[in-house]
Amino acid sequence: MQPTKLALGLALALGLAGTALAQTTMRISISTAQNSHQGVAIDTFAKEVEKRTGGRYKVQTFYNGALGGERESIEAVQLGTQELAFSSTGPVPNFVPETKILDVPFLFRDKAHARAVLDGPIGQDLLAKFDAKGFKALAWAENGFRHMTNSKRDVKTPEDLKGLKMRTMENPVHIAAYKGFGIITTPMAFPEVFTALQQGTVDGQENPLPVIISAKFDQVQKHLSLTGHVYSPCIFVMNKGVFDKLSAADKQAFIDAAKEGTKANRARVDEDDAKGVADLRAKGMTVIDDLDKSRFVAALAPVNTQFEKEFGKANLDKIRNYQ
Ligand code: EAX
Repeated sequence: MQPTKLALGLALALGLAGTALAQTTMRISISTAQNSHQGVAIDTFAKEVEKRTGGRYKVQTFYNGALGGERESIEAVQLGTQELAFSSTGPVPNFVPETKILDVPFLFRDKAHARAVLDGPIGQDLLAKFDAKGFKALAWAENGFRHMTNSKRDVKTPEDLKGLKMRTMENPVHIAAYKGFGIITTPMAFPEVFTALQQGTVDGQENPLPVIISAKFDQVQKHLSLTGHVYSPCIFVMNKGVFDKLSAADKQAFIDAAKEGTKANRARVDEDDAKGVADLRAKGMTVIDDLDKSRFVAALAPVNTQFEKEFGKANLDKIRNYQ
């Protein structure tokens, strides 16, 4: 072979090998369906990572708890057996206890308030708490305000909740609060909830409209009450070691991609919230949308005193009064 041809051949071979080596594939998972507010979050993230890194990083997306429930996926990210996850804060306090404060009921007035807190210094300080636990928290996103559903009765007052057996997330703040309502709490991973509702293992559950709709809980639940009892944040988490190995520009690309994911996610939550009640009524659910929220707040007064002791009234007020 002529020297020039050999050189060309070598260059081609090296070039191709170089390309193959330079593409790294990572995985991200959610517990809801692809056609959901979480699906658009990770689909947008994956597209943006690829675009912003010139295709050197590819993110494979997994839906419906295909890689496990939220607790398992966060655990996998911490261990590094999975690079990324998108999860509600349900199981997060078991890993980063400082985030617990966000799960306090009736803490946020509305989505605008919650988003402002999460995007502001309080939310950003909380993201930084993940570093010491083996995570890089890329951005906050959301599930939305949680509402109660059940198969037994219309819930119009807090008294109607007494004795209902409800699935809760594996979250200590939620469990304490729902016990305060007189609910019989049954913590359970999300992938098991549909079957548990269908088989009557539990009477009810609580989730935001985007989750109720995408999980088709209307097929197994008759009564929905717009209690909006707690805001449910979501988060993009990455294994810290994997993040630390990225170049400075790629680190920024991942963070920016997560922010784009959050934008798409919040827009979809707004859309689902706007049409959700009509959708669910059309599917046969009875929706109580005029309950007196102050009675639910009052019912939690004793639990709230406990939370003020645990988290500090000043810290809770800082969030409540955030403008
Ligand atoms: O993140 O477990 C739950 O109820 C969550 O809200 C759900 O998995 C969506």
